[in-house]
Amino acid sequence: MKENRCLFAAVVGEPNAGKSTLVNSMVGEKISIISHKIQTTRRQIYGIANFENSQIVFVDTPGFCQDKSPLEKVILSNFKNSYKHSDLLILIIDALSKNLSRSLKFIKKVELAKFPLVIAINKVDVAKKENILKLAAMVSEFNFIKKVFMISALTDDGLDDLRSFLIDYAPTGKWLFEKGCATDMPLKFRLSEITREKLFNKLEKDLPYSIYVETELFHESEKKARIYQSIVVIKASQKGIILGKNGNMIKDIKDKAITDMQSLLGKKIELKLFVKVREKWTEKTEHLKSAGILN
Ligand SMILES: Nc1nc2c(ncn2[C@@H]2O[C@H](COP(=O)(O)OP(=O)(O)OP(=O)(O)O)[C@@H](O)[C@H]2O)c(=O)[nH]1
Ligand SMILES: [Mg+2]
Repeated sequence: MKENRCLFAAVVGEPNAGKSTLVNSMVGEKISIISHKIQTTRRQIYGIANFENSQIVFVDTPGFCQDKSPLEKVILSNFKNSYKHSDLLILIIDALSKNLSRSLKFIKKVELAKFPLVIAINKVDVAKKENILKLAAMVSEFNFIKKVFMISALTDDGLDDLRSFLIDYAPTGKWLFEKGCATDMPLKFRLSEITREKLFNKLEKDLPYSIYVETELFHESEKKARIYQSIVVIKASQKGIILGKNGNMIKDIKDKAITDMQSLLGKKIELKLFVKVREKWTEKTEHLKSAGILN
């Protein structure tokens, strides 16, 4: 009988590079929320995939960010804590991006820390070949990098190679999560994230960064789940934007969230959304905890 193996692989990189998309594709289930806006992921999230005798725990992380605002400070600290205990780092580079400066800085830091690293150049389904090759040439200058993959997290291109590498790389060890367990996220937080994703994708400009969602009530019976959530904003003026004209915006968000919640729980959903104002929540520990951003 083959011995069990277990690997913690942290997925790191620029905001919007496709880290969460990769984790979801590898797990084969929507674990981490995705948007076309930067800084969607705010804390580490485990996506767990089992391949025969190997358990790969993908650690989704917030993208590299600055530390100008109070929220960014917390997200940056979450990022720094998220990859420290991993066996391997997977640095995602967006093949559409022309600026590699933050990724290069990170590679140099990782080299000094002697951390094992592989690179995945992502979005090869849409990037120009010459840009992909240019990026590959730039990173191949670093001899310590174990391997460079060309992937599309969206279309699954190149994911078989990456998966095989991870399975081979995984050290012998006990599985830390039961079979069938796809994430460590508490269900209430996962439900909050579903609604936050809909808000991120619908709202414009800076509004998504002023919001968190908290699941206040979750009650389920065999056929139905009742979920009450608060959408928390910083200023009273933001409330009206979320409600929208004749309540159309919040209705659309609610409908979209219900669809995802239904497929997650496999039962009928009764969802109530309340919009609340909590001034300066990004600066208050208790609210950052309610938001699931702080432990
Ligand atoms: N065409 C294409 N788009 C992709 C691919 N991977 C991700 N995307 C898109 O890129 C955007 C960002 O994806 P995310 O997975 O949210 O990126 P992220 O790195 O987790 O972003 P943050 O959490 O904000 O740091 C979304 O619009 C995805 O649909 C890919 O391989 N090809
Ligand atoms: Mg993300």
